Amino acid sequence: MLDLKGKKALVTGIANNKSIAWGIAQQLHAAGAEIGVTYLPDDRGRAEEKVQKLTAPLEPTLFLPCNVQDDAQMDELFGAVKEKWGKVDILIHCLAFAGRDELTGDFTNTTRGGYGRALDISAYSLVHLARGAKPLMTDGGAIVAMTYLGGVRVVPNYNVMGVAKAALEMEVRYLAAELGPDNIRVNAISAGPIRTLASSAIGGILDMIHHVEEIAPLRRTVTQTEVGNTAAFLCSDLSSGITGQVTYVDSGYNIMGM
Ligand code: 0WE
Repeated sequence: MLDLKGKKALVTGIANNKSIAWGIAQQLHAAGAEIGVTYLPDDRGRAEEKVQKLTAPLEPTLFLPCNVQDDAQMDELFGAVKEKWGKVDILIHCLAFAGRDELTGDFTNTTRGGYGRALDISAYSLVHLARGAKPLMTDGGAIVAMTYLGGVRVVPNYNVMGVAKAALEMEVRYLAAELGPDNIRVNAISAGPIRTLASSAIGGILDMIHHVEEIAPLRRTVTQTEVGNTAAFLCSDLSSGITGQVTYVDSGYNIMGM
């Protein structure tokens, strides 16, 4: 049975009710996990209020700001987790960002700054969060990160995000190798395209979704709930022998050659 009772799960990347991280948080909670939520603070406190309202039904026992580009805030985050929880069992990484200019047009136009920012926020952040979580995962643990097919194959316009996801997938393997002896498992979920706040900002996302509906074996896109259920599995003892893997939750799209 899938059972996360007694497990403490820190979930990053919830922005609104369409967020993949929100789908994951709900399924972890449904499986009995205690939830901690991080949000990306803005100067008006709007994001904090929005995420707090959204996640209130899950009764999070931690609610903390997490801007992965702010080292002091990251130190405070893990300090607060240690103080309030004493340990962590589950870490969910659902963070990515590339500038709008980087997600359209020629890949050769990627600037050094845009490249650095995308890789920092989308890929280095997993290393940073894993380093913070490692000493707190005293009973073993599970780390799950989100990735996308564009990190393995060329998807038009995904550009520098594809490079970031390639880095993230390799990080999952290096982290799995390092943390395995401490019974910390590290895996990624490669989701098919889903309509979220982030993806709706991308030109042509609807065409991509229609393409998946025509080509994918299941002839449909996947939902945040389906990603959440796979995350719950990867965080549970049901997957105790699985680490360093990328699990596709994409209606089977990735197996098709034509
Ligand atoms: O990883 C992603 C998107 C993540 C993302 C989204 C945005 C939109 C707003 C990262 N940075 C930004 N920056 C913004 O300013 N996906 C897997 C969704 C996605 O993004 C694409 C896709 C798909 C699918 C971009 C181009 C082509 C396909």
